[in-house]
Amino acid sequence: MILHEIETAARDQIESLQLERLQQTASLVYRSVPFYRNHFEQRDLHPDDIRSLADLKMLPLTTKRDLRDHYPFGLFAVKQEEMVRIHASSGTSGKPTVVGYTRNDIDMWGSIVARAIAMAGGMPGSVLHNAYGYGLFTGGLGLHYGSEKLGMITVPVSGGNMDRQITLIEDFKPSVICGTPSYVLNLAETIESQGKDPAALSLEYGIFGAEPWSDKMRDTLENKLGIKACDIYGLSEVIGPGVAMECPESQDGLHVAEDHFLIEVINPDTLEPMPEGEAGELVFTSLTKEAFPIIRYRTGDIASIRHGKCSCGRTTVKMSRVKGRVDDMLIIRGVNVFPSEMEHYLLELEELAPHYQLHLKKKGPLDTVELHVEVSQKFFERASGDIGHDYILELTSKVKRVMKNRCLVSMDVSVREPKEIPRSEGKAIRIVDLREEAVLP
Ligand code: DLL
Repeated sequence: MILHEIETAARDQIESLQLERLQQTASLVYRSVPFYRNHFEQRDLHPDDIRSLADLKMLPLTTKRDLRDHYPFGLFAVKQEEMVRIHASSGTSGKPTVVGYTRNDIDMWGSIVARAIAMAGGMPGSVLHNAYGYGLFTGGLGLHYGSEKLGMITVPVSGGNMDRQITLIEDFKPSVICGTPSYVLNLAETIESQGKDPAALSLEYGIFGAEPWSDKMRDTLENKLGIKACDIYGLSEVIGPGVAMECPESQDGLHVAEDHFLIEVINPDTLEPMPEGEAGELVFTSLTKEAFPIIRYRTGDIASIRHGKCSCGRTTVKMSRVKGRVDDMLIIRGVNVFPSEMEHYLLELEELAPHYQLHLKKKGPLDTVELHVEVSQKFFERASGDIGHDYILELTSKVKRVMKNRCLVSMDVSVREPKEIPRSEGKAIRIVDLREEAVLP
């Protein structure tokens, strides 16, 4: 295992490095980004007033809205000729959010991702199959540069074309596979449908992220592919993948790259800090970025943080796995629930395949949720290729019961035949909002 010095440093050492870098970032944004300079001036502050990490809280939070209001380049801190790359996140509505990188940023990001891949089991000289999408999305190129920096033989396959993915895995014999968990599940099932055993392939480690996934989904992927699967977190506004990475030793929370990012957890309603160990919205400040430094960015992601020494030897703060986004939380008859929590319990039912969707509908003035689940191929075949009426009724009430007992929500359930729920081509679509359509005349 390769451990970088900072990953095992004492807390005061980590914090003094963070403070030094925070002061540099504060000076940079004050000098170069009018949006942030205004924040200082409106509060009668100067970057020299940041004397401790806690002083950061004197500055306001930055939101996705702020990024959209300054579309495309309004929050960049360097001249265009100093930049070498742009990424953007598609967003579900309105303009995308655009982020930029200098050559140093690309280099630094590559080192962060290299560290993350090494943490998960990647080794120089072995092969990494990168099935994250290449393009404006940060997943493909983010993992790519990190993998090369680590000295791995990088296969830039991107998403799509399952048959080609399978041939390349069979022929190039990668030890590491990267992709969204839902897409890699789709890949594993396609291999099975060809009568082959995905666990017999060369793969040993999986680096999965870009969407919430449950521990049960981890079990499914690990068993199907015969790998150790770890969670990678990141977002384009902060840099891309690599902001935090789970170690295979504990598989219990993700180590934040604290020498590059400062993490806070706030209550999304009151904006007050959450006590250690309690879930809230993650907020990040970049400490080493040049082109697109970001101060106190509200991610919308729900998780908690925990300090202490991990069984892998690292001392960097760990964030829990992301439960979901603030805006993906469903309130069903007064109960708050995230799709990833439902996933955990659904995957305990062997009659079901690990695919599901939540359809939001309108019934009169009320919002309703219908959970779509898919019967597994094995059970479908056992019912002689035709799911009888009784069987469906039985399974439907079983799923309803599980949701009621484990997630404490009552909801409509619709059991679908194998392959009826659309398969992931990247980030899985778990919530389908049909409410707009419902109110059309
Ligand atoms: O998804 C960056 C990334 C690429 C991370 C590849 C990991 C692997 P965006 O497209 O900007 O960037 O989307 C960021 O995705 O705010 C979370 O809501 C979600 N997300 C990312 N990683 C995880 C994860 C990339 N490990 C948004 N668990 C974030 C849960 C995740 N959600």
